[in-house]
Amino acid sequence: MASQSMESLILQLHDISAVKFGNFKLKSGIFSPIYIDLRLIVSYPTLLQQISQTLISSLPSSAAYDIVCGVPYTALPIATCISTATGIPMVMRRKEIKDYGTAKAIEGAYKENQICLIVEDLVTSGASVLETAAPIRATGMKVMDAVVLIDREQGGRENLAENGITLHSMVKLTEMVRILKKNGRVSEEMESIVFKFLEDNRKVSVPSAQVTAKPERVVRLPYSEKAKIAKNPTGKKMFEVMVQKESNLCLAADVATAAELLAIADKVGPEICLLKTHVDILPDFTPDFGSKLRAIAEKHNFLIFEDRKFADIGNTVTMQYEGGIFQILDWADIVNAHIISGPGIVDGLKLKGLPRGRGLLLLAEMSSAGNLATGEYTAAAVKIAEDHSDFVIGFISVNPASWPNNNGKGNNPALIHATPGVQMVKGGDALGQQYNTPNSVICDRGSDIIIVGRGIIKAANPAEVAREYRVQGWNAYLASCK
Ligand code: S5P
Repeated sequence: MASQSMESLILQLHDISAVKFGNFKLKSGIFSPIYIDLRLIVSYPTLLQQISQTLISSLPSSAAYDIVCGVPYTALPIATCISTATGIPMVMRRKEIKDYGTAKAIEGAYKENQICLIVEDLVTSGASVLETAAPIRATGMKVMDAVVLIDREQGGRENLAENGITLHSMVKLTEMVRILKKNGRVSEEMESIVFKFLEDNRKVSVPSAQVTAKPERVVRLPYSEKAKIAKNPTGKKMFEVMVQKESNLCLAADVATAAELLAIADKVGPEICLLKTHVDILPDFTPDFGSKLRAIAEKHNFLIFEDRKFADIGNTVTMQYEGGIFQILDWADIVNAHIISGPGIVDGLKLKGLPRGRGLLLLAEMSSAGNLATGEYTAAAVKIAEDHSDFVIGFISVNPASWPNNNGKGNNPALIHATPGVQMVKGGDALGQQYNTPNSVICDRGSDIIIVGRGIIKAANPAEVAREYRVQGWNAYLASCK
């Protein structure tokens, strides 16, 4: 039951229109019957103080901490109030860091092993708390608990728990709506509309395909051993680079222009083993794009993978691979192909690629909901790969640990598994993409490389977030070798 003081806080939030009911278009494009804007509370100092006090008193005594940090920007003033009221020091996370490696992500005085409490206004999936926890943990501090004003109950608690963070909330969203209804601020009809909306969105945030039983943990051959048995020079080099850079991170550089792509490749380059492109989305593509990207790849020691997804008959793909304005063969170490047209596609690509030492990944599975690359289709990809092991270096796969062993052919350790659909929290986008965490992709699903796109390129500081993905991916790999 909500205490009287909490009930009064919720009514005050409604009074200042920090919580509104109606029909609001959210950033994601969907319409919501409830809108919460807690940025407004900075204009009401008494309310801000009361909220901060209530937040602290909602923490159990087990939640010990030496330092507080608010998720920028809305929770910064809340964290400041908590700090001044309790005398517990605060650190600040910078959202924008201009020069990778020089500016500090966390401002303030702190020591290794100090425990930092994260303060947030509203938690949905937990992604923003994780974005703040990552650079704090990178300093050597520990993050065990997060406290939030409102929990939208859309998977945040579970996602944070998976990352070792216990979420404490002042109030859950459904509880808040009930209090407003009880006090005559919301009609019964609006209450049920909001509950239905929350229920529907709960289903969106954790797709059912992702809550299947956990497969068994896979014990793998180390990348250094795989490098020794890989037949194709690019496949071998891929594993070697992974070992040299302690990285199994591939950046899906799906940015708007070639100029942006070259810039992000240079910034994120130190963290990645592979950079994946879709050159046909770049409006400013010029013939020298390939040589410019290769220079950056050499500087930072990563390979280049053009995600061309060839799908035609052998003769046509030879021309698509070598010709046109993109001349992919000239600059991409790796390309990929669907096997829908049969093994002739591999023969065609091999004709051009093998003499240049290039490698091919076959799409054996896909990450999008309802895709047809399953069962016998996946098994056919495995067979084609075995028949062309001089040129096929591995697969785009999603759950190779679940493939039938098939006398070792199902999981030939010389072949690479690269998995798209990776973010820090499980979930999906509005168009069918499905995400798993780095740990689950490497440890549970038996993949070798995590492919991350929007999780990095949409972050305020891609290089910093890429580092966190690299560390998580690499730690998961080390754990899976044991
Ligand atoms: O099944 C697939 C295969 C690929 S290559 N699912 C995918 O998402 N991809 C690619 O991985 C996709 O084209 C995109 O470039 C990247 C995923 O990007 P994200 O932004 O969803 O991480």
